[in-house]
Amino acid sequence: MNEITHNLEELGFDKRWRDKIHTENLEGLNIARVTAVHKDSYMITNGESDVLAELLGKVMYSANSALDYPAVGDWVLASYYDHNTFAIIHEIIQRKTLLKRKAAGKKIDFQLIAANIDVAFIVQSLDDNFNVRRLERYLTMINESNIKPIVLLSKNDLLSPVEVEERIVEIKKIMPNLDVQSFCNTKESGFKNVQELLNSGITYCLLGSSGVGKTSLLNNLIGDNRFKTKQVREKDSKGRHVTTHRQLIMLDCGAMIVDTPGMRELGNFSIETGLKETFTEITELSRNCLFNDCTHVVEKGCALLSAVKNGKLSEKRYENFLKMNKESAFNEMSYLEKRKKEKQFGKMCKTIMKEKKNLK
Ligand SMILES: Nc1nc2c(ncn2[C@@H]2O[C@H](COP(=O)(O)OP(=O)(O)OP(=O)(O)O)[C@@H](O)[C@H]2O)c(=O)[nH]1
Ligand SMILES: [Mg+2]
Ligand SMILES: [Zn+2]
Repeated sequence: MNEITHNLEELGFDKRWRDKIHTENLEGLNIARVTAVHKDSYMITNGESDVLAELLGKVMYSANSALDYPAVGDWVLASYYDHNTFAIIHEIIQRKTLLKRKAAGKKIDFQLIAANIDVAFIVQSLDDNFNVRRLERYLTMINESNIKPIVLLSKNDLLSPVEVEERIVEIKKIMPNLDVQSFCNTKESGFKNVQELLNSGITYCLLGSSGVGKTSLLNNLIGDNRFKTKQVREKDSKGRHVTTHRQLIMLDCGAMIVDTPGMRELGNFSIETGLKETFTEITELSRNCLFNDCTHVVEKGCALLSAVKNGKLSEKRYENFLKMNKESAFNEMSYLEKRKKEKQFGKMCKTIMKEKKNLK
C-alpha cells in the first residue's frame, strides 16, 4: 500500500480518507481516484498518470445496485499491472458525498453523477434556460448529499445588467442564503468571479442543461480549448449533447472539477433530506399543520395551504414541492417493489437448486 504521497494529497486525499479504509489485507493495492467512467471501464489516477481500469469480477457480481459501482470522483483501492498501464479496482472507499438521480426513462434505479464532490455549480443560462423550478430540482439533489450548491447564471452578456440583477433577486427572494452569481464565457474578465471561487484540494462539479456553457467555462478555467463545446455553426447538432461522459479535471490552481453532460431529465427518489433543506420555509410551516400526517392538499388547518392563500408562500414553489414529493414517493415504492421481486426471484432460484441437488 502506498503512503499518502504528495500526488495523492493534491488530488484531495488526506488522513481522514485513510482512516476510512478498513480492508485488512492491503498488500499490492494502491489508492487512486476515478477520473472518468466509460461503459465498462474507468480511468483512474494516482496523481502521476491516468490508467485504464476495470472492476474486479467479484465486486461486479456482488453488486446490488448502481450504487455499488465506481463513479467519477470515487477513491478506490486498485492493483496495477503491465508496468502500470492497466489496473483492477478492488474496492470503493466509503464516499463522503454522492450525487445521484433516478436513471432516465422508465428504469427505476439510481444513476451516479459524481462522488466526493465538495461544491456543485448549478449552471443555468440567462436566456430561456433560466428556470427557478428547475433550480429547486437541482438543489434538492445536491442538498440530499451535504454538498455546497452555488448557482452560476451564464451568458450574462445576452441581458442588460438590470435584467441580470432582476433574475438574481428573483432567486434570492425565495432562497436568501443561496450563493448566486452571474458570469460570461465570451469575455476574458467575464468569469473572473468564478475563478475566485476555486480553492485547491477541493472538488467541484458542473451541472445543468445541455448548451448552458459548462464546458466553455471549464475551457476558460483551464485557459485552453481542450474540450469540445457546441459550435455556433453546427445548426444540425441542436439539442444534441456535446459532452458525452463525466470527467474529473485538475486545474492549475489545484482545484478539481467534474464536467458532466447536460441533463434533460432530473428524476428524483430518496430525497427526503434534500427536500427539507431546499424548501426550509415549507418544512418550518408544515409544523403548524393541524394534522401530523397532513398531505398539504385538502386538509383543514393546513399551514401550507393558508400560507399560499395569503400570499406568504409562492404557489408555484408549493406546487413544485408537492410534485417532487409525490414523484419521489412513487419512485421509491417502485424501487422497493422491484428489489422485493428480485429478492424473491433469488430465493426461488436457490430453492430450485437445492431441490435439484436433493433429487440427485
Ligand atoms: N453568449 C454566450 N454564449 C455562450 C456563453 N457560454 C457558452 N456559450 C455558447 O453556448 C454554447 C454551448 O456551450 P457548451 O459549453 O458546449 O455547453 P455545455 O453546457 O457544455 O453543453 P453540453 O456539453 O451539451 O451539456 C456554445 O455555442 C458556446 O459558445 C456565454 O457566456 N455567452
Ligand atoms: Mg459540455
Ligand atoms: Zn399541511
